[in-house]
Amino acid sequence: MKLITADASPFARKVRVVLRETGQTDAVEEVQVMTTPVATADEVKAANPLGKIPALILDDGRALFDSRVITRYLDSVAGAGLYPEDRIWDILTLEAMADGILEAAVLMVYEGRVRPEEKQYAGWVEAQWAKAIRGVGAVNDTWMEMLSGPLNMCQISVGCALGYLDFRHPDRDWRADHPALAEWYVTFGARPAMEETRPA
Ligand SMILES: N[C@@H](CCC(=O)N[C@@H](CS)C(=O)NCC(=O)O)C(=O)O
Repeated sequence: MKLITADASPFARKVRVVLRETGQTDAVEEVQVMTTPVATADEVKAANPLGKIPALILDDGRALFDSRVITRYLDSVAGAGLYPEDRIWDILTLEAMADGILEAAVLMVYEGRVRPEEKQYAGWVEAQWAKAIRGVGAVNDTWMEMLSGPLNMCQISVGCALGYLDFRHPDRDWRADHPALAEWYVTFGARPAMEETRPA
C-alpha cells in the first residue's frame, strides 16, 4: 500500500501514528507530496478527486480517504481495537471534535499562506480560532475520561490536533486555560509514534 502524505499535514499524521502504533509501517510506503488548495499535486488528484491528503492506495489500486476512513481501515486490518464498540459513539464524536479543531487550525494557516495578503480577513481567522479553542475547552472540561485507558482513536486524534496547534499556532498558547489537557499531552506527546511523526 502507499500513503500519499506530507510531514506537515496533521490529518496525515493521524494515519502515520496509527501505522506505527499498530505495527503496520512495513506494509505501507509513505509518499511525500507538496500540495495546497490552489496547487494540488498530481499524485493527490489521481488518488482523491477532492485534492486532499492523506489518501491510502490499496494494493488493488483503490484509494481510501479521508483520514478517518483510513484510520478505521488500518485498525480493522490490524485488529488493534482503536475503535472499541462499547464506546463507539463517544470515540467517533471526540474524533470528530479533534478533526474539527484541526480543520479550523489548518484554515487559519491557509488564510495566511495561500490567500493573497490584500484578501486576508482577520475576523475570519479569529472566528476559526474561536472554534478551535472552544473544541480544546470542551475536551479539557468534559472529555478527559476518554483520554485515559487503553489507546484508542480519539486519543490519537486529540494528540495530533494539539501537536498541530503547537506547530502552527504556538503564540495562541492553548495550554493556558486547559491544565488537564496540557498535563495529559505531556505523556501522550512523548509516545514514540508521536515523537517520530512530530512535524519540524
Ligand atoms: N477531512 C480530511 C481533511 C484533509 C485535509 O484538509 N488535508 C489538507 C492537508 S492538512 C489538504 O490536503 N489540503 C489541500 C486542500 O484543501 O486542497 C481528512 O480528514 O483527511
